[in-house]
Parts: sequence; structure tokens; C-alpha cells
Amino acid sequence: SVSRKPDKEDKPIIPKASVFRPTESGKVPEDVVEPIKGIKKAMVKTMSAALQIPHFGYCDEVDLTQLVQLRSQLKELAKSRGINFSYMPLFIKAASLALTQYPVLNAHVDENCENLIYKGAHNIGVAIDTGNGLLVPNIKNVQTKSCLDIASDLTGLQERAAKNQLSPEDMKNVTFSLSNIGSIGGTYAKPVILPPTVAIGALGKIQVLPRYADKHSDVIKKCHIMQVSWSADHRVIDGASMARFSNLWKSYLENPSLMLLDMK
Ligand code: CAO
Repeated sequence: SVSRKPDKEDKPIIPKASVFRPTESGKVPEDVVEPIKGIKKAMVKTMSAALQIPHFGYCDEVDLTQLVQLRSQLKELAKSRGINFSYMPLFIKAASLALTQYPVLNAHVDENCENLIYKGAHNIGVAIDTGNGLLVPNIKNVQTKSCLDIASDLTGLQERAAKNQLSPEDMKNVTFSLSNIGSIGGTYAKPVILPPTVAIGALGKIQVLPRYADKHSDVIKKCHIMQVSWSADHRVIDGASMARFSNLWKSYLENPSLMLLDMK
């Protein structure tokens, strides 16, 4: 038998209960009424508006095998500069590079859906699970930033979100969003568009899975696979544009050298 170092993925997932109420044995627990306020109240408003949008869904799988290796090098280098470097800066930068070629996805629609406003800045929203609820602050002007700048901005947003100190500026003017639900678990999702933006992507868990080396070969190799699920506003975005954007985003992540080639 072959022994190996256990992966992170092998660790058992111990779910955290959000409301933990110990009960005396034999007693039926009482119902609890929790007023919906604060971040949760804002979520009611945004999500109710979001569901007026006809959502188009599109999913694909991305082979991150090369990126996983590159990220471990970048993580060490970033650490030496005091910055945490997860996969998100690379997903965000690849999205910005692809948005440059598909600007229709970095747009707003006005209230009566009469105008499509192509936004100049790539202010990429990141869904953050704060413990008190979902928040989507954004990283401003990603089109001008290095992956290290993005990593540093993201850490700042995460720290402020954890302390409930995100500013109105952090939340303003989002133009496109990514939701890394895979950092918690799951493969596919059905992300909800944040009005007035027109597209959002949800990232699944990166899994080690077997894949054929290529379509002509019987050789199976170990790959790091992640699923992406996009939602787009089907009033203004057609499926072909979403698919072409996704193909380009995926090609940056599957061949990181291509990303280097296109970075300003
Ligand atoms: N698959 C596997 N591992 C992942 C992963 C994924 N999709 N995403 C992150 N990881 C890893 C990271 O690489 C990191 O490990 P390392 O120590 O090796 O770097 C670890 O998980 C923790 O990452 P993180 O969560 O601190 O950082 P992140 O930049 O990847 O994600 C954030 C930041 C804010 C997106 C995340 O913390 C979060 O809140 N995710 C939930 C988003 C959410 O709730 N979406 C639903 C919206 S709809 O309700």
C-alpha cells in the first residue's frame, strides 16, 4: 500500500451551527424570533430587486493544475512582503483581463432597462461571508492593479468586513462580481446578480480529480478542477457573450503565462 501525506481536503468538515441552543433533555426547544435587521435587512432589499432580473445560467469546469503550482510560489513570495495570497487575486485579475475584451459584462442597466452603461472602471465585487450576513464590497480599478495589489486590497476588505467596518465607499460602484463559495464548500452554485450590474460568477471548491491527459490519450492524470457558475442578465446579455467571456477567463487560468502576456 502507498502512504501519502493527507491533503487539506481529507480533513473532516465539522459544520458550525449559527444558533446553538443547549436544551434540557426531554424538553422541546422554544421557537426563537429573530428580527431581520442590519446586513440581513439590506440583503432582503437587494435580493428581492435582483429577482426581477431574468437570470441566464452558464457553467463550466476549469483545470487549475498549473495555477495551483504557480499560486503556491506566489503565496510564498507574497508572504515575504507580508501579504496573504489566495486564489482570488488571480481569479479577479483574469476576470478584469477578460472584461477588457467583453466590456458588455462590465456594465450597468438603468432602472427601466432603457440604457446599458459600459463602465470604465473594473470595480470587482467580492462576496464576503461576514458571520452577520453576506456583504459584497468591491476592489476598485482592478484593470490598473497587479495581483499583489489585489491581494492586499482583498485582505483589507476581509479585515474591515470581519470588524463590521466596511465603508460606504467600499460598497459603492460595483461593476462585476465574483463569489467564492468554494472556500466553504460545494461545486456548482446559482449566483444572484447584484443590480444594476449584469453578471456574476460563483466559484466552486477546487478538487483533485482524474482527467484524460488529452482527447487522443488513454492516460489519466491528477488534475485540480474547479467549477464556475455564471449568471447574466438575459435582458441585455446573450448566452454566446457569456460563454465567450467564460472561455477567455478560463484560458487565462488554465495557461497562466497567457495572463502574463496580456497584463499591463
Ligand atoms: N477551493 C479550494 N480552496 C480554496 C478555495 C476554493 N474555491 N477558495 C479558497 N480556498 C483556500 C484558500 O486558498 C486558502 O488556503 P491557503 O491558506 O492555502 O491560501 C483558504 O481556502 C482560505 O481562503 P480564504 O477564504 O481566507 O480567502 P479567499 O481569498 O479564497 O476568499 C472570501 C475570500 C472573502 C471570498 C471568502 O473568505 C468568503 O467569504 N467566501 C464565501 C463567499 C460567500 O459566502 N458566497 C456566497 C454568496 S451568496 O450567499
